[in-house]
Formats: sequence, structure tokens, C-alpha cells
Amino acid sequence: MFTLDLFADQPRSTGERRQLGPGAWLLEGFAFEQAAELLAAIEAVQAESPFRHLVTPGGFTMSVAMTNCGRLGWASDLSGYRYSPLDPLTRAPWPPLPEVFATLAASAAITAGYPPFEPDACLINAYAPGARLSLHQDKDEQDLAAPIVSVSLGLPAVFLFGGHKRNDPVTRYHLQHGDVVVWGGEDRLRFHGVSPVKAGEHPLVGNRRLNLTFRKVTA
Ligand code: MD3
Ligand code: FE
Repeated sequence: MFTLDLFADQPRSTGERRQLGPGAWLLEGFAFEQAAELLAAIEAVQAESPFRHLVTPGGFTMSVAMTNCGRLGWASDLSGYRYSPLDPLTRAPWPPLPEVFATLAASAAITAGYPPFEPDACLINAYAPGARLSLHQDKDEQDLAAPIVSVSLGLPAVFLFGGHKRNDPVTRYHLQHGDVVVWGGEDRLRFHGVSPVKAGEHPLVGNRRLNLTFRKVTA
């Protein structure tokens, strides 16, 4: 399958592996064939731990809705960011990491040249049209040697990839349904974000974008 996007300097076709930085790889369409299975697993997770809009320590409500699965989950409130074994909403453990998630995350890390990857947390982000994620670093994890693996499903998004300082210039990448990105090494602490998602209708996912990020929190 061949798809041409609107970024003339970034031609792409499914199956290509593009290096975005010394430790960052875009695996185009890597999760495409498992999308239906991944969506069913997300449904099961959200039935137990629903999507919710978290409040940042600064008092803003995030436009992205989130839930988690795995041994640990990421959460935010007025007192800070933290990983916790319990869902603060249900006060129960987060749902376990579905088998299809664990297998996909491990094979993506291997494909990008990283050693065996066993994530202990998976954050699931849901973007309704207009939702965005402002520039930030992921630094709440203790194990910064392990990569982060991210999977995009549904509506496309413009991903902003910055530098090590908030004001460093950003490069824009168009992420599509089925794309997987692996971020590690020198790129692990780069600032990144997502531009407001444009309205649309994805045949499998509907009018939203879903993103899974697999993390190794404890070393
Ligand atoms: C680059 N999610 O959940 S995934 C996040 O599309 C997050 O929902 C975005 O950033 C999303 O924290 C982007 C890609 C990603 C994740 C972690 C990174 C890129 C990264 C860590 C370092 C550098
Ligand atoms: Fe992030």
C-alpha cells in the first residue's frame, strides 16, 4: 500500500523505517494489521478504567483523555505527576497489559535495534477533534535507558519533535493510523507534543485519535 501525505518533504509508504534521530525510529504501518485487535483490547481496558481528563499541577484540565494498563499507570493532579499501581478513579489496580500490547511493544523495540523491552506501563491517550498535547518531556520514569514505544491509531496527527530545551526548534512529522515510533537513547528526553487533531472519520476508530505509549518505569 502506498500513501502520500501533504508534507512534500516527507514522502512515505507503509513498511518504511525512517530514522528521526540517533535513537528514534518511525516504523510506518508497523501496527496496521493488528489495529482491530488493539482496538478491542482498548475497549476492554476502558470498560475497567475509563478515559478521563486529568488536571495538571498547574490547574489546567488536559484536552486529551487518558487511561492506563499494565502494572503502573501515569496520573496527574494538583499535587503533581506520578506513576501508581492503582487507578485513582476506581482505586483498583490498572487492567493488566493485554498480550497483544506486550508482543507488539517488544517486537517494535527489537525492530528499532533496542534490547528486549518489557514495559511495565502503558498510557492510552484519546484525542477528540481539537485535542492537543503541548510540548513536554517524559521524565517521570526511573529507567531512562529503556525506550518508549508509541502506537498511533485512528485520525492522523502532526507530531512535534523538539530538542533538549523547550525553545529548541521542532520538526513536524505526520503520524498515521498504524504507525509505531520508538524513542530511546539520546532522543529519550527530547521535548515533544501533538498539534490539535483535525476532525475526521476513521473507518475503524471513528472521530478520534488513540495513542498507546509503552514505558519502562522501574529499572
Ligand atoms: C519523544 N504522547 O503520552 S507519542 C505522551 O501522540 C505523549 O499521544 C504523544 O507524548 C501522543 O507522553 C506522543 C510519542 C512520544 C512519546 C514519548 C517520547 C515521543 C517521545 C519521549 C521522548 C521523545
Ligand atoms: Fe510524551
